[in-house]
Amino acid sequence: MSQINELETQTLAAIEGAQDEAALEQVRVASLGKKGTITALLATLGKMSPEERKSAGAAINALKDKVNEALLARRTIVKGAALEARLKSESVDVTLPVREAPIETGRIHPISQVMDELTAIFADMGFSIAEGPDIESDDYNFTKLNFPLGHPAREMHDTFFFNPGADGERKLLRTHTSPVQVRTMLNAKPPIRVICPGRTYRCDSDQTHTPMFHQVEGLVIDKSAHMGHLKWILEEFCKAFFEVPSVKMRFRPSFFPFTEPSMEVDIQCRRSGGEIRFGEGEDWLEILGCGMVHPNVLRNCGVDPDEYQGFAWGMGIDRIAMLKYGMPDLRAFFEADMRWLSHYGFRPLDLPTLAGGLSS
Ligand code: 2NM
Repeated sequence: MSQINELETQTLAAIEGAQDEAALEQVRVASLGKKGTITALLATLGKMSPEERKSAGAAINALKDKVNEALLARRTIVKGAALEARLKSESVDVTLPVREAPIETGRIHPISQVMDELTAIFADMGFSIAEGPDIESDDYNFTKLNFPLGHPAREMHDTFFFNPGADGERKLLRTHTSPVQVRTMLNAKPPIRVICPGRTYRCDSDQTHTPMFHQVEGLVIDKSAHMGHLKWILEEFCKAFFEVPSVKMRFRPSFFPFTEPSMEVDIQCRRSGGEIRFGEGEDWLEILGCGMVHPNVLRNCGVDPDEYQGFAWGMGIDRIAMLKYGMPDLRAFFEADMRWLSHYGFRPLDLPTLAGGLSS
């Protein structure tokens, strides 16, 4: 009898001590399982005399019932506690501020924004957009564009050259996007109206130059494309891009190997207290170079200069972006500084439109 009492005390204490369902299950198996202590006790009944068995059997069964009851009661308690703890850990404080989604915090880089704006403006005038590789051949970057071997204009470009390949050819990082126009002329039949925006590279780094910069060049080839068309296109572009009703432009004679005649273009502006306004004032600001495509270039690119003529221009995207959005330091463009980007960047859902940019 004392053995039964002892087992009862031990088992009930173990049940009370179980902190979770798994521990409780262990206690159940240890007492009522196949090899459990109470099960073992029941097995001793077979060897007892009938009288002994009567009293011991009743006592052991009473113990079994008691233990089962205690297990059930304890299970309800630990289950409740587990649920309570889970609810506490999974609770949401609905009074906390909502974290901003990436669509709210993300910013479009001003260069991407300006590229989208200018492609929209030229697309509206009927231009296609053409792109090409950043790594180019000497032939497409220089020779076909009427920069003869040993010509000083090649030196003006401060070219990044790669080591020669197995075939002895020396590739380079394109110094302008003109090789894209070469590819376009070689692959398409005139009339041609394309703009070529993209990255360009020159070994030059100071206050106003970064070794990688962005250009957009344009090309029109047709039977009678002339300088009047060129001036109109550039004027319409400047009005749309700088969002002014009129702008005065000044064409100065210049030199580029791939155009003849060649011009540099200034636009009228007013400079006051570190600010620039376009479409007014008496100051001039250089923004692009242009000219009539040289007959040698046309011939090199499979276009018959006796049948076709055309014009081309090129301008720096980084520079016009700085002018339009008042960003004073060029080098900040490529430093990936989140503070700069959140100040000068554009919200992704403010889609650029023809009249977009400043006014949207
Ligand atoms: C400029 C200035 C003037 C130009 C010329 C060509 C091509 F391929 F047709 F010959 N593409 N771009 C050009 C002409 C570029 O950038 C200041």
